[in-house]
Amino acid sequence: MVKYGCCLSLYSFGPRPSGGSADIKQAAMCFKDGVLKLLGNGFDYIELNTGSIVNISEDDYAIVSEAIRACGIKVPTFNCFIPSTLKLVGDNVDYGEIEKYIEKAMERIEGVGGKCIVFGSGASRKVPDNFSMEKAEEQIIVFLNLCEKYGSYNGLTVAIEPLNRMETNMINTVSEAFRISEKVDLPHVGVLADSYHMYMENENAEILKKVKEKIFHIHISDKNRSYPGKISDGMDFKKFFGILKEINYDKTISLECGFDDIEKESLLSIKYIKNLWKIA
Ligand code: LER
Ligand code: MN
Repeated sequence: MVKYGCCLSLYSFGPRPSGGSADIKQAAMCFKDGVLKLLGNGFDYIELNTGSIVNISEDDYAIVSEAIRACGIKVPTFNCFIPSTLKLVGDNVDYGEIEKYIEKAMERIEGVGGKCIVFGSGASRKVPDNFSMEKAEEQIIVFLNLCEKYGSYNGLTVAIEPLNRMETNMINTVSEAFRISEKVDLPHVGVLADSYHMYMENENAEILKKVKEKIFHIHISDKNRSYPGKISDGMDFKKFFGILKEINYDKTISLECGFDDIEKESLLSIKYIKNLWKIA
């Protein structure tokens, strides 16, 4: 059965640290209270950004892990895999650093019950001007093979996320992500479809039928990152869900939206989505 989640950061429910170091205990407490409310509102899980648990010390990781455990959940999906400073394409690619980062990130993600990591990371895979697109694709393939190596070891999959052309200049469509996933043909590497990026790229939801075997995870939000149910002149979610049902999609669907009041609006949205899924 499909499961519904909500993309969060550690600071979705409390003050963001300004500049200096965060009070991680305070952040973990707000986070735990917020997550419990979302679970009470009908979400099955939460999705975190990878930096939330990788760019922190071992002690802070222990505090965050404990907050997650205290919610009685695991965090199955993580997004924003690679930080913008770690380049995957171009003339300044350091595979030693990339491998070290993948190893650490996957170990920590696995430690909180992770199953699937979203490889969007538009800045890391942005091809520099005058750099060969073919060479960039070869570099991405080396990266995906490293993901396979550590993914098979940690029991984690990596979903290539197409991002619209405002965010990056390679892999902008589901069709393109699928082509690369087929080319590498690695069991732990698949594709994510994000309704927002599909909308921005005018990509027809029919593509989901063609790539169904490789879809590992779904992100949803409407035009301008509005939450589903907020506006009426954006995505055709009935069609989107109708196709997901037709292909018997039964994995995870995470809301990835902008909220003014996350508790109230995510509740409106999850009700809207569950109802639409029923009737789609
Ligand atoms: C990440 O999942 C994503 O969709 C990006 O647009 C965020 O920058
Ligand atoms: Mn996304």
